[in-house]
Amino acid sequence: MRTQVAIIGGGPSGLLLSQLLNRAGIATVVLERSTRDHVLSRIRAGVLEQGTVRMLHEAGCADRMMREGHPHHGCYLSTDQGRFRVDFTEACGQEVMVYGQTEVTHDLYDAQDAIGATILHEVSDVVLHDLTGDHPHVTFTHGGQAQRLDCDWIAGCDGFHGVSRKSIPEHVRQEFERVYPFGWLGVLSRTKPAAEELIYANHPRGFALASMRSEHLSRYYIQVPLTDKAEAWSDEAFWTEIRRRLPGDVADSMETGPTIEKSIAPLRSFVTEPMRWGRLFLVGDAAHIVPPTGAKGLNLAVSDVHYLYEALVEAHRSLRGVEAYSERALKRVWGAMRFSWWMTSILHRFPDQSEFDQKIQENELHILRDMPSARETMARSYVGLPF
Ligand code: RFL
Ligand code: PHB
Repeated sequence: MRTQVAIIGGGPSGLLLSQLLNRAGIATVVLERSTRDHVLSRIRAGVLEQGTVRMLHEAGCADRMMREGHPHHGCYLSTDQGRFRVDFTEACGQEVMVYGQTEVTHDLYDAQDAIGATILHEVSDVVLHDLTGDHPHVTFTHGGQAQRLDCDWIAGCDGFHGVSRKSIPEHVRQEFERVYPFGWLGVLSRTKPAAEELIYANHPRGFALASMRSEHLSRYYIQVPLTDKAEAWSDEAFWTEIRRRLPGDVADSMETGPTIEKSIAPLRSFVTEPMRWGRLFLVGDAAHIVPPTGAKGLNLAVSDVHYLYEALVEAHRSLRGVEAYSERALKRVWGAMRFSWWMTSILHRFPDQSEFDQKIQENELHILRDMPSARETMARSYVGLPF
């Protein structure tokens, strides 16, 4: 088999890259480890930046998002002393779109089907070869058969646990990491959202987030110790706990009900450098992980796709974009890394938090509440740094 760009991983990064390249007349083959149903069952991101919305338009798959997504012009930050709103439109003239990653992935699969793109599911034993030579190729097993895919370029869109990052030799790869001493217990429920906009809560019992997918579907998270097990949290215990952490008026009036999904995700900041090795590019979670507090993971994957798409379209004329990919992508990655780390550090209770740390944290929130310039800085990062 031969193609121009072999794409490892059929999550949002891989599918969006494939869709954009195909529309530009560049052939791709996507190799995905799981079934389509499995990819679509993962409930993850909920907040799309303006740049992500723009890229979905460019890929020709924004119609349903524009019909069913919800533009949000601000969000709330809450402490045990009350809550305040950060108005994105007032602070920086932009907004975000609340539309789930599951729906984005669904729309991308539909768009790929419509143009007859090649996506192979349930592939295994993926190995990348000759990345710095003239004959890059991928070997893998599909339908019980050993296969070989020859290509010009390989896009590693296979997430944090994929094979692509590990294909860059260890002496070349530099990794930067912070692991946080807590996780998020996330719940999806068919209930009316607690408020019209997202609420990020800093509470003595730990962080909480009230988010949503639609008028009838809510997404909630609470900070929990990493030793907790999702199965050990009954629905009742979850609702009791989140009510304690959200503002009183919201807690009193919020609708609760059976949960559809419940899982615990650890929080981590991680960057690998460089993001290109010869003819291999790392894209999205394969190259970096952010804690979800800043709502940046999916959006960062999309900005990587943007830089790589531009570089590959240009590659038949000039390799300048290809050579600059890692540097351009990493500049934006570190911007989102800083923001996600900062949001995490001002909103969570850390096990070793001293009274001094506590005062500093409270002050960070007071500055945001009282200073328009601080809200502007936060809003500009939240709606997304330009790309
Ligand atoms: P993905 O989605 O992990 O997809 C990678 C795909 O590669 C496949 N794969 C392989 N395929 C072939 N061979 C192999 N050896 C393979 N190994 C893996 C996998 O099966 C998978 O299908 O990475 P991608 O495409 O880079 O997308 C990244 C995003 O999924 C991720 O950054 C976001 O979900 C992060 N995230 C959020 N991002 C936001 O922008 N806004 C948010 O509000 C937000 N909330 C979240 C989040 C992530 C969360 N969790 C659970 C980690 C909330 C949570 C709770
Ligand atoms: C979500 O709705 O899943 C969500 C929203 C905002 C975040 C993280 C997750 O910061």
